Amino acid sequence: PPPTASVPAEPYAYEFDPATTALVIIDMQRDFLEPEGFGEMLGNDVSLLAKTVEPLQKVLGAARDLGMLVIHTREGHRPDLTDLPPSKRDRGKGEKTIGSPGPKGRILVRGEFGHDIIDDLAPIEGEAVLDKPGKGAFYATDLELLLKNNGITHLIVTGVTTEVCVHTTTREANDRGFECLVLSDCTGSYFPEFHEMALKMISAQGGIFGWVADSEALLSALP
Ligand code: TIU
Repeated sequence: PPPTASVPAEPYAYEFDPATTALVIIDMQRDFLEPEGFGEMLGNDVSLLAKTVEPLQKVLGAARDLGMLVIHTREGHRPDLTDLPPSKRDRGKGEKTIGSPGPKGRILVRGEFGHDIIDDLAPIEGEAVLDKPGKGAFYATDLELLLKNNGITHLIVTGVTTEVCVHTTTREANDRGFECLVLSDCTGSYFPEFHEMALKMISAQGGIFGWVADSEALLSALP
């Protein structure tokens, strides 16, 4: 039998084999975690996401030690914005929008400083960095191909924000047959109450989209 880890989780233990499991880190970009990016443009207090970084660093270190597939995603658009739906560009009716110049470069545009992943979680050689135009990581990307080609059946899902890109991606993954564990302290929201409810929505109804546990439960269960 393959080496499995059993993580105490909601609604019951999550069992996985590191060889068939990928760590997915969603949108840990400067534009969401630091001032003057997309998150702040939307009216949010970006400091609320900072507490996800330290536990996520530990999980990323453990995944690297185990040789797990690691996938980083970034939400953003081509410099010419041809992949940006007008609906997304104009939503919020703000003074600034996606593509507007800011201190960290053009907001949510690929290649700009603010669009890239924070230094504390910088990808290393061999890790996939996947650019996505939408909230879900499967939409208009080659994520499913990459997972299937690597024999991945299970996902450990982390990143920001819990009720937006993490939720959308977990729902997309669940519909494609992937078994998802979402880490409660490695995900974060600008709205603490949305974070709590989003996690409950995942594990309710017998695990309708997946499982929820904290990073300590995962790390203690690793082989
Ligand atoms: N606004 C918000 O909560 N999130 C996003 O726009 N994108 C992600 O969640 N990455």
